[in-house]
Amino acid sequence: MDLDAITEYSALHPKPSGLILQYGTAGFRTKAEHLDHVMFRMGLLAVLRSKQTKSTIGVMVTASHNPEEDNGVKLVDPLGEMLAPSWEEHATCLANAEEQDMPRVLMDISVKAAVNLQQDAFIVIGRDTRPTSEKLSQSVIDGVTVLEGQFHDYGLVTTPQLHYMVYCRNTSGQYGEATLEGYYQKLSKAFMELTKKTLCSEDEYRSLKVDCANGIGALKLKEMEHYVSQGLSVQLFNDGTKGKLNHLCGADFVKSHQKPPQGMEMKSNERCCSFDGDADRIVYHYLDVDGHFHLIDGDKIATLISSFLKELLLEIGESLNIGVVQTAYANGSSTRYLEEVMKVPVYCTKTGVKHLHHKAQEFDIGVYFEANGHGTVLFSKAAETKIRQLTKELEDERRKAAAKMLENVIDLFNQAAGDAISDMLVIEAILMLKDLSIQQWDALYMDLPNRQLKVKVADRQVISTTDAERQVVTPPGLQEAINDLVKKYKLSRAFVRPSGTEDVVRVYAEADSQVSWDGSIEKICGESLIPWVVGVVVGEKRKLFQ
Ligand code: NG1
Ligand code: ZN
Repeated sequence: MDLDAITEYSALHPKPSGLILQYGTAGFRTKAEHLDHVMFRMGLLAVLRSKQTKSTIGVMVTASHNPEEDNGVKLVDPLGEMLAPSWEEHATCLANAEEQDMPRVLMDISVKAAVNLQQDAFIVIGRDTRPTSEKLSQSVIDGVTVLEGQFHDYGLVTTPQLHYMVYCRNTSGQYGEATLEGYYQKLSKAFMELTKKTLCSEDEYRSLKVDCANGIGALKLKEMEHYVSQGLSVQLFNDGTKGKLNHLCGADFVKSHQKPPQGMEMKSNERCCSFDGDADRIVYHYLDVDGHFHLIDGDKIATLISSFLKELLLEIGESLNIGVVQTAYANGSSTRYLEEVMKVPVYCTKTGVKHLHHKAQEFDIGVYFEANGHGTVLFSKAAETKIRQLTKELEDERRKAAAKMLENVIDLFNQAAGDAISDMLVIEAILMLKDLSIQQWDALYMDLPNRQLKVKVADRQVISTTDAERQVVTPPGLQEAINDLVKKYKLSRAFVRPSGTEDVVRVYAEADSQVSWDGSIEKICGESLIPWVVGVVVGEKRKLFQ
């Protein structure tokens, strides 16, 4: 390691003195102007991680659904997963080291993690469409080159496309070809195969309006459009030509405001969906004939997909196990529907896709979705092999056809990360195959009315939780207060947790609509819970209320 060169180059990417950042559930994320040194250092760290794992490592420059002024970076581990927890700590140490200490901290990490510095390193880099992303990804490249790592810059890609590239490269192309062309070919082939015998030929099913959040999803859908045009016609809105990234549009806006995105013409009963800024989340929505807005979130997506998978397995006659993984934000109605009507086991993990992804790996088929629309389906190697074998061995035509469908579903899902484009194609295929309208899908169950709010506090870590973040441990008394409140309302549930990505505490509550819903939820959140949280945490009720 050439420490002099590192020191010299690092001076070109100086750390603002005293700035402390944390590698959270989504990597580093903050105002773009504070991130140059972090990018350079993540380039360095990616090289060490690549040497240690003897694999290609990914670096994605994005701040997903955050405002355009923000940016962020995350590292992608060898099989396309999020960075291992011990390396998240290394990332935090390296990013926060003061300028003069940085080379020493880098050395310490390489010793602690037993990195063989002689090993080659290969890094792939991607970025979203933010105005600051190009320059910041150049800083990542500076970090990679000063440690003599090799790299390939994919330029503008969605976050899940970068995860796909990493996975392909580390499986010697077995998962697919590590190019955008390879990604489009793989997905479109599976989609066209899957939908070739659809029940309906109506145009209604073939056309979909997509709100692209003025982000990278628009560019990539445009590139992909002609590959699937025979099966699906997408009409793009908020494609970045006019509006601001994630502003009043995109999956996060639609989900958190429960409102249609601006900039999209929606006629009644038309099927619409929204991506987030880096296209790893998707939610569906429509306006009914009375002009009421209906949101179909990640929970309902998971329900549609798992019921389809269960039917296919029944048809094939195989008893592979399916598990659905959710977080505490999953609507109580979805959990009840999955467990009681569909008889599918449901598990709850902490917020953040790495937790869901990890849990989903325990099943033959692990379906995981956050309510905000981030998710995918994972197939174990054994299940995949079995299914591929059945497509060849089965003689019964119906069973064979079902096995082939399942094989195409495996190829259509991104096995490395939640992916809006891939999820959209799976959902569209299922709706076509089942001849389901968006209203019929929506009618599977009724969401419990819910509210999610954020409270700005001085120190969000004052709140600690357990039981997949559903129970508060500290400050004392808060959990008891929540218990007392929810007792009063039918099917009600509420929890409070510190955000992993923002300096806020999040409060969630849901309750049965029978009990004059605005009254009950507002009471839980507005009158009692939030003032309680703010009161306890900062001792000031009104001032810090957001
Ligand atoms: P935090 O800020 O920890 O709540 C948010 C989302 C997560 C996940 C991460 C990463 C909610 C309530 N939380 O986490 O689901 O997507 O960002 O982007 O939506
Ligand atoms: Zn995202």
